[in-house]
Amino acid sequence: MELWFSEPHTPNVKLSIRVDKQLYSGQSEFQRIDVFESPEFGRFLTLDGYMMLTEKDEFIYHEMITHVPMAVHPNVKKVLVIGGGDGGAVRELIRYENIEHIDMVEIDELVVEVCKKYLPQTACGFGDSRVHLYFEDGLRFIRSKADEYDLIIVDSTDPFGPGEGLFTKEFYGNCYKALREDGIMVNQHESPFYDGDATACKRAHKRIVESFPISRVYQVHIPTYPSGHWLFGFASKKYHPIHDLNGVQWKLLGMDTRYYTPRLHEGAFCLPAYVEKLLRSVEPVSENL
Ligand code: AG3
Repeated sequence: MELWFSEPHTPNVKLSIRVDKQLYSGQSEFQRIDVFESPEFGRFLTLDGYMMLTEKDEFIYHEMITHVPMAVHPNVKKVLVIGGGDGGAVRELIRYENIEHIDMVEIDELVVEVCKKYLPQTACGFGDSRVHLYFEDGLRFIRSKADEYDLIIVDSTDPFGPGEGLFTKEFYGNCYKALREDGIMVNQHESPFYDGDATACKRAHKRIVESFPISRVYQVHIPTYPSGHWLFGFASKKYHPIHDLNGVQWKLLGMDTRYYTPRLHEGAFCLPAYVEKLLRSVEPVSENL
């Protein structure tokens, strides 16, 4: 008997992964949670049937959502992770000794429990004494914060279901307020390729551009996400993602990474022409110079 997991990427395209067995299936107050074991990608986590991570390619996402801002901001002490219940972003952050405090706000406690049990590869850093977990809605959590964080990482699901609020103008405005005067916000920014995803991507960029003085987008290759071409947003009050990159300093940390390098960091901000065009269509004219 053959077992396959499939995620529709458009009404006409789907990605299927052969599965050896299903390790977990459950329904939380917020979403359906599944963990599978597969010969090609190892274990993988899906929420409401959408691929969140696989053991084989999660390093790409988690290295790029953390090391890009960490190599730019010279002195990150306090970080907020919104979402990220699988622990991948936290795992990368705790590698930095200079970080003193990490708050993680995940709406769904069951995601963390399930990942601790079935995905120890990502959920391995929650025991670090600097990490503080809050199980509540990130949108609500951030409303009361001001001038507190050096870095906010928005490690969300797609802009529908429980993650929808994390793509709103109100949320980005509150992130701006929660950041210190030289703070950076990085967010998972969807894919530019298929029409539905591109619309979400464009809408998110428009709202971020309206909320932050510096807003750039960078790209990664994630084989198990729709089209394999994925974007992250870099929004900042002061630091520019390339001009303020301190690659020499970052290299001195001696961190062993499998995807991120300061050279790739610069390249990741060079976007294909059609993506530049998509993003520019929602930027004010002065940003286009
Ligand atoms: N965050 C979800 C990215 C969106 C994937 N979309 C999809 N498969 N349709 C991943 C969380 C990793 N920490």
